Amino acid sequence: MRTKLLIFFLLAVLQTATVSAIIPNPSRFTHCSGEFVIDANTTLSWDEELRDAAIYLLEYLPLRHFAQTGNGTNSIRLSIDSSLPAEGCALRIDTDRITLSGGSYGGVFNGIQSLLQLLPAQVYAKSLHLPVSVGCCEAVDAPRFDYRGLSLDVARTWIPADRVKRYIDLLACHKINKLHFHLTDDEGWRIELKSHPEFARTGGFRGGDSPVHPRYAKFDEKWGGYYTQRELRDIVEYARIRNIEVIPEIDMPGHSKALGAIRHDILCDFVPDTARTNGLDIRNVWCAAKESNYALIDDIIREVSTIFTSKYIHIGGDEVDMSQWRKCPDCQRLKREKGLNSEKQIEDYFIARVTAILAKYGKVPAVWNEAVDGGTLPKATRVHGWQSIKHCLRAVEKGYPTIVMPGAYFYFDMKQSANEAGHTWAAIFDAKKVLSFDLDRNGFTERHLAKVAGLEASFFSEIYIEHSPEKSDYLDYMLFPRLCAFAEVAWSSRKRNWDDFHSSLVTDHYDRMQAMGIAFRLCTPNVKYADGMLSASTDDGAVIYYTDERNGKRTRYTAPFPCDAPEHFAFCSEYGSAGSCTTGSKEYLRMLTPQVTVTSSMTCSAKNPIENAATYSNKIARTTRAAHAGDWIAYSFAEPMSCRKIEVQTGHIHLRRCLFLAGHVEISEDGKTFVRAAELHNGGAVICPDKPLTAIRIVADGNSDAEDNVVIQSLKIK
Ligand code: TNX
Repeated sequence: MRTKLLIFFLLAVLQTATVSAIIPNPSRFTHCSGEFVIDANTTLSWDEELRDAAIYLLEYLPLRHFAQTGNGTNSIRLSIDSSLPAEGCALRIDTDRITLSGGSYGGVFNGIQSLLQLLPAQVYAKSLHLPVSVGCCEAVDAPRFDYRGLSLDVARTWIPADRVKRYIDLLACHKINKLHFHLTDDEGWRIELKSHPEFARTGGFRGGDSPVHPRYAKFDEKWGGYYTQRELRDIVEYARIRNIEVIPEIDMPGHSKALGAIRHDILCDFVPDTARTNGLDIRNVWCAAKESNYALIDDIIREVSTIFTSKYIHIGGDEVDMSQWRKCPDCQRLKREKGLNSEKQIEDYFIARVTAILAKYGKVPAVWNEAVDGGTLPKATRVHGWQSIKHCLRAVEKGYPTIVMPGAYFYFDMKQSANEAGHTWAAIFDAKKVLSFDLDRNGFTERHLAKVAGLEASFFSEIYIEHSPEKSDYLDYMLFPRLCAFAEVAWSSRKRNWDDFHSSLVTDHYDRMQAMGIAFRLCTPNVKYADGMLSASTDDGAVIYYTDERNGKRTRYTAPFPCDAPEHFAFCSEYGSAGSCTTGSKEYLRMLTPQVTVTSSMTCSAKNPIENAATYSNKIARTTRAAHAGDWIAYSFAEPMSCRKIEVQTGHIHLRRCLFLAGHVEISEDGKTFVRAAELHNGGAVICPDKPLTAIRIVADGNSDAEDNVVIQSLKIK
């Protein structure tokens, strides 16, 4: 009787693990008959060098019995099998045991990730209760590339250590094994140096009394942070346990304004033109001629090499403003003395000097693709090709080991659809495009592929700061599920089909991401208006909501409804912690383009003339100086204009920069008398006029931000 009861009880509490699609998909996966039950008596054992991996597994799987050796029944065994590729793994689930072997620690770690994905999703919430059954199977697997990375920009927007660790965990779950840590840039210095403590203490914060000016959002406060060396070592170790190598980046010789604001002596010796910038020195390039600079770089590299275990240090080399070297008498003298033909060759000289410093500390440089345009750098230099696939091919053809990371596929700071936040310079794309990435179809032959060290996704964080970076939501939204698709393409070269991937995403991975607490992005709902009925649908089972903008009322959508003003209804979908962007029908999204003339108290450059701001396109006008209180921008319509909403914005289209920091908007019905209609917030405002308008004027109530121009955009009229 007791046995019967026990069996009944066991059956009742047994959670059945569905054999689910693993992301990234293993190269060989076979279902076998039967299942293995992991219960309170299951014993975990491991080879000595796998201790950290075993402890990691125990965070997720609450086992209580351990053995040093053993391969008995009801066991899980982790072992090294040197006949497998280094990061390869063989996972076998039999009815009486699980054996998991890998070619190295990393291989076993990858196998652990496959095993976790075969368990119910709550394993990721660390709330799995035993017993749990898992279907018998065999997965034999190895990655295509040794380098499967994410680059994270913590310079533009500060991300504290505990949140970096969270992303390390999320990368690990997707078998991504490199974190390229973008630690310095024009807007911040995030790494503590014992030899120069002021770099981080001052350069880690911008705004307020900091010499580092706020460039994007949070203009009114001193904001930021930095990692202590202890925190960085902890991150490196945390990542190592999760099979992730952390590669630090100190971006030089350009992108160094934050450091230049603290140490003016690193910059070139010419008098900066601060008249156009409300006093700000916008030099951001290390002077290549000063010997003292190489001594300072030696200090930096010496310390950075002791913190990070990676053989590589990324030293930047992107977007160097060569005009600063052109204006610098010392750099010009250097050019003559060393027989350099161009400013580009000054960059080669600079990077060669830094490479020699790295060598002194046993490190090898990684650089952005511009740095190898000249092709003179040592061939061990690892190149990150970011501008386009062509730039990656060029680096490969010059013989450099190359990390392929074209912005148009892998820059997850790009918008995912037209009406969302993000950059657009490379492309607008979602996970589907990431999954379609195929080196073979982009001109990479076998010979080229031999030089491809791997793939990297990236997130640059200029726009992040506008989205409450104190929470992870925006970063999660930009990374997932694009990063899941990236994990696939970096893992194997199999031919893929979006529908299959999407279905395993929706049926299995949504719940895993949910359990991991990720605020991932859902597909945009499809909204239609026809025959007086407004309807919406999604293909991922998420719940749809709609809001009537006239009263702010939010309602759960269940069925098409009759409606005579579809232009007021905004839709979005939700699935636990995940959400879609806000969208609507054609009518809701429709923009008006009434004929308008734009004028300003400031003159605009010939390259970006004021007429651009009247085109209702992404063309911008750019003034030739910063703004002061009283400066204005006026939009006059050819005819009185009726609309429901006008979005007024100064500054870059996708980035709050080059804007009126304080100001207001005035509107006029007759073009003569103006009334104050709104205050600017982050350089913009929304007005909902109840009468036809003839003109709109934006007036600055103070200086613009510390840039040498103001960007004027077209109005957005709905
Ligand atoms: C280009 S990636 C940059 C970054 C920006 C990024 C924005 C690279 C080498 N340079 O400085 O943050 O675009 O997408």
